[in-house]
Amino acid sequence: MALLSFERRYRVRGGTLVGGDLFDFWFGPFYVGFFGVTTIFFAVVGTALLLWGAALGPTWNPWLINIAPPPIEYGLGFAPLREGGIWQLVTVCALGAFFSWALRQAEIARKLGMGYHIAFAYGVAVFAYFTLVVIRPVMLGAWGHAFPYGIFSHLDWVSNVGYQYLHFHYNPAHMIAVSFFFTTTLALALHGGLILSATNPQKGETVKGAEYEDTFFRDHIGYSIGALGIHRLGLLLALSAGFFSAVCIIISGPYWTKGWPEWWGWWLNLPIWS
Ligand code: UQ2
Repeated sequence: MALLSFERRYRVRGGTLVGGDLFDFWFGPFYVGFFGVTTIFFAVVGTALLLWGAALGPTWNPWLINIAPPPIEYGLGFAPLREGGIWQLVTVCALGAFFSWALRQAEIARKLGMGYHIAFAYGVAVFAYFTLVVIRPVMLGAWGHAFPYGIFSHLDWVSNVGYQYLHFHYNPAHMIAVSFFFTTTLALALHGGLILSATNPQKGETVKGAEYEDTFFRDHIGYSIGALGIHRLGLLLALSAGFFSAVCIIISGPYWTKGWPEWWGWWLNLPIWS
């Protein structure tokens, strides 16, 4: 169906999660909805707070602006605005905007009668952020364990926390996460290469279909995962990368406080070596 006539058919009321008909309309190409309004609200307030924090700070150099969480001494309490309180409010706004965005994806999927896969996938990325700024700091007893908002400052945080565990690459969940990230890029490169090679041919050549795609990989490795399968695999690989990233930072501190190389003692201490 042509896009314009399709849009006229699907742009109808209904399927909203909250607010009934109140925000059930479009602004140009964008669906608004209750959660479109809350997303804009949190994003604008959060950005304004970041700008305010920058104005209080020592620099406007975009690389060096730093909005830090409260010092550890404040524990899980509220901190004065200039001592991490701005970071706390920015975090509330960020989570408000991210949750709103996910619920807006869910509402649009409902209106179209589609699955919730996109909202779920986005939700895993939000979950990874949530573990860093809420779950792990709460488990460690202080908001000061969260990461600061700033380009260089968050890199310094990652470096410092990594060295706190001597060598973060020995973290088993980190290993699994990295493996999933790399496998995701391999799968997407294979998929992008296969689709372009079949459907964007040289001048004079014809567009090839699924038989060609399947046959290429059957000739090559004796197996084709199939057109639906590659997308299932891609989603699984990408979600696993985000999930194990969250696991690898949650276990660092709450469940393991020594260097990660030492964790592998269980392997060195297996009785089979003696
Ligand atoms: C495939 C297929 C696609 C694809 C790709 C494959 C026709 C259009 C890329 C090949 C992928 C395989 C065999 C899985 C590789 C496994 C990992 C872990 C990277 O068969 O079906 O659909 O895009």
